[in-house]
Amino acid sequence: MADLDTDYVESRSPGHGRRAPRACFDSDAPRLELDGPWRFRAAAGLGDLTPGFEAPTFDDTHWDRLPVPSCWQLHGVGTPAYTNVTYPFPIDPPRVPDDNPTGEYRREFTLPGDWPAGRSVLRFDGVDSCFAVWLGGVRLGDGKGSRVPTEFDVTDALRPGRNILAVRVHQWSAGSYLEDQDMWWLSGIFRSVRLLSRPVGSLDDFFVHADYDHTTGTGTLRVETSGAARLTVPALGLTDAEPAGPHTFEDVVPWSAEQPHLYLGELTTESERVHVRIGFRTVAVEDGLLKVNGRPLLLRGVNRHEWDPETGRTLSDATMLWDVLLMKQHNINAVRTSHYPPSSEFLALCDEYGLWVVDECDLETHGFEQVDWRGNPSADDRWREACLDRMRRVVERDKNHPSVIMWSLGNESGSGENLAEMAAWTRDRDPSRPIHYEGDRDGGYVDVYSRMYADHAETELIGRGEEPATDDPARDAHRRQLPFILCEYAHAMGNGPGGLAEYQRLFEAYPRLQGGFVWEWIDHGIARHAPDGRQFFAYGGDFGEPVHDGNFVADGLVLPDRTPSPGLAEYKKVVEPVRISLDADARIIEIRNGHDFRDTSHLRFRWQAQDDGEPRAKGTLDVSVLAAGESTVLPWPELRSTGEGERLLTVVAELAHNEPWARAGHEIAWGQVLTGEPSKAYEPGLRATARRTADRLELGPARFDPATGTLRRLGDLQLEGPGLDLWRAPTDNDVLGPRLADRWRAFGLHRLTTKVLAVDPNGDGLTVVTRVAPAGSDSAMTATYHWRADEAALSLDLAVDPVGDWPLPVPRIGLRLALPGWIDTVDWYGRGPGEAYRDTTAAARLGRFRRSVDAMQTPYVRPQENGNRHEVRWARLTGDGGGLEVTGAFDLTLRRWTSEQLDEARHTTDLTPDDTVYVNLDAAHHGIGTASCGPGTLPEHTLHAGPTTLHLTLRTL
Ligand code: IPT
Repeated sequence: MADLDTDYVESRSPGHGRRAPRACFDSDAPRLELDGPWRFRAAAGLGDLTPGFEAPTFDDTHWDRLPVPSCWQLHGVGTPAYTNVTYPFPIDPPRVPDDNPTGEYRREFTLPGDWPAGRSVLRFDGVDSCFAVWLGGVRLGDGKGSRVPTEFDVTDALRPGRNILAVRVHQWSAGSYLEDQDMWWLSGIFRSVRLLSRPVGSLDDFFVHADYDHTTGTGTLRVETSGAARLTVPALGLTDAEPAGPHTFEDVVPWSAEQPHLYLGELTTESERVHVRIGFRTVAVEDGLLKVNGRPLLLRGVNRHEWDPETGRTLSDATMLWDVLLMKQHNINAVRTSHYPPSSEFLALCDEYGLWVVDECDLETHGFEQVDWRGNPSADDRWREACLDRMRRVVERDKNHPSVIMWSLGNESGSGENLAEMAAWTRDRDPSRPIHYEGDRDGGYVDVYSRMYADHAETELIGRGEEPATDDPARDAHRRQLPFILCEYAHAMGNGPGGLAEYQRLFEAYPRLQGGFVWEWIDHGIARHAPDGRQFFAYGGDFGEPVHDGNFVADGLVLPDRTPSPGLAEYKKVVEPVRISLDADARIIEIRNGHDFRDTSHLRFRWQAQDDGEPRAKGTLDVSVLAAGESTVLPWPELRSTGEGERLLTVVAELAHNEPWARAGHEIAWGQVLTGEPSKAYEPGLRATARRTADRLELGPARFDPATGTLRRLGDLQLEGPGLDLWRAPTDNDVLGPRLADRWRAFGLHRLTTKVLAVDPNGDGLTVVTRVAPAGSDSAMTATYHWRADEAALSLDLAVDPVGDWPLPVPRIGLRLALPGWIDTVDWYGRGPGEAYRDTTAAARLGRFRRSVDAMQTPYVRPQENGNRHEVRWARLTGDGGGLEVTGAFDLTLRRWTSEQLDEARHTTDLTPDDTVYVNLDAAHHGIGTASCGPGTLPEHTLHAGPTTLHLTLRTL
């Protein structure tokens, strides 16, 4: 009889026929990996199912194939859809649309002849969003909870030899109401499927309790097992011991994210050896602080979604390792697994390489906010079991990972009794880990006060314990005793985030502020190709979704292909665990070890002295080993400076030896200081007189347009401009939040016109006055250009003065000029090597750098202002035809398209070089901020329209 019962789809029940949740572990018991190509048929909905597809005799040879694991929308079946908060279907729980894409999967496998007697378990690590399973035509059950495992006991259905597994997966189900995370809606069997032999006498489950007493250095080990077993941990001297102990060990090496020491062992039964990895650590909230092993933590974290631009939420082991290595290499020490438990393999890597993990339940009901939380499952008893079930499955699966230091109930699910019950169950099951949920603002059932996107000022108040009172004094008093973390902050969408350094200063100043998790690790762009074959990354709306949230899905510190964005470089510098401060007046170097646990014996310190960016002397510093929290002061080394130019001292801390996550020499931290006066730029000496004829206006090596006073040629170099430029292609932080970019456009900053008021050649050079203003407004900027020259060089004094009202910040104040397209390289002395704006400068050090024009661009998923190099002293823009040298003090961008083209582009492939290089030489920029979700640009980084000057010298090369 065809099994077409689909009632489970719209049932709130988490599933039927499943085994109780338990730990995920490796053992020597046989297993059969069922990943690979499966037969697949895409059905439009529940009315389009294949009767009898589960029968072993069913002929599927005409069906397509689909890899397992995978997300079917990334294999041409249906299309991805992105919404942040909004459910992409009517809110009518537990019902879902009739249009419910359903995948019918089949695969055959052969049970090995030596498969042991005992039980067999079929394990699904992740199926989105709901499924039913048959083995040999026998229905095993059904399940929901996309990112938590589901197991079925298949002992009775399993046959010797050939077996047929059939799975029906539905895109939408009642479970979808609990999975409204800010990410692509993707479906399918997206994590591995395995058949596990559970031989007679094997272990079903175990729970490792490995506590560390920091006052005595004693480790206490207790392993609860579901049945009789023996425990062997050679490095602890345990051989075939009773797992329950408790076993105490003097002087164990504790586990921390900084030094992730694992003791490898085995639990053995008569039929199985189970691998265990033990990390001794004790997590506690004590004296209002979150502590591990007696020390308060400073979380330098990121929110990590699982993402790959080709395979979506199906990640290879190599990709997970890549994430961990990149994080470790960038001084990141913590991950919040937003907003669901990741693959178990990822947590195993966190145990091994060392990252603190806040493990979050697969629960988000954010879309109910849009109906004033009416019917929110968190507060509805009928959803109680579904909520609790998810929590149990995370805790049971992940309880043996030392990296997991907190459980999180979920994200953005409002409030309600079900959350409180999830917390209560968790506390009872695992009292060793604090509980997190940002939605519990009063700390009624959680152990830390957690917020998202609180601005700097409020964060500081919280740091002082002076956050605004609510109307419940008792709850206020309770909350004020809790440690504070920002579970999300510094929204890394597009260019930015700005303001990171200012947050970190607060975290380091107030003990209650224990750091946070940048939103977020990776841009979830989907790799696609333009008609010309170039790759770009798609975002919301690119698949014709009727409801979508555009590029809000691209807000990570790494681009979709995991290229670190400038935001990651900035974060690495801002959170560096060693602070190197150089004092030019006192001529001292102060080094502070900001690790929570680790001393500095793994580091070596190097210094380098530069004159105008040219290395002059270098050496190593003899720094005594500093314990965590200790500092030392050293005298300056002998700099051997020539005394010429701008003198710099740079000190770096780098790995002295290879670590599992980086090689010796990998840089951890640095400090830099100017040790002398800035150098004097070249100034034209002789004052050439400007000469004007009917069709010519000349000054030294320069030729200007006689009518407009625009520079057209310098020596042999053709150019256009420079002219006043106030515009930038709005960043995501300009566009969203308070919508500054809309104000800019309303004011007309993107359509300024220029009126020439004077072109005045004189004995002292050439003076050109222009008035730059938008149509329909009497606000303007007067730009006055004073040009002077000798036979070799041209100098410019620009004065910009606002006229009328300028009631808004301006994007930039500076000059834009156009150079021939053969210019392909830039050398500069200034901050670099990466992009920097006034509130994202921490990672940019002074030095000499070289990049191609193309490498000066940051290919943000949605094109926007990028690539600025900050505080440049000189730049040489060169190519086969010669080049141009610019000297002064300016910010520099170069690109092969205009800001207007950048502004119009929706994807990187919309930008095509023409035969011009556009150069911006700026006196100032408006900061970047993080207004796309969070505070905007801080007052000190706001660019107000005001009198501005810029002095430059131009020479051809
Ligand atoms: C917050 C969400 O928790 C997170 O998933 C993500 O959507 C982030 O915003 C923005 O990218 S919720 C928001 C209402 C603060």
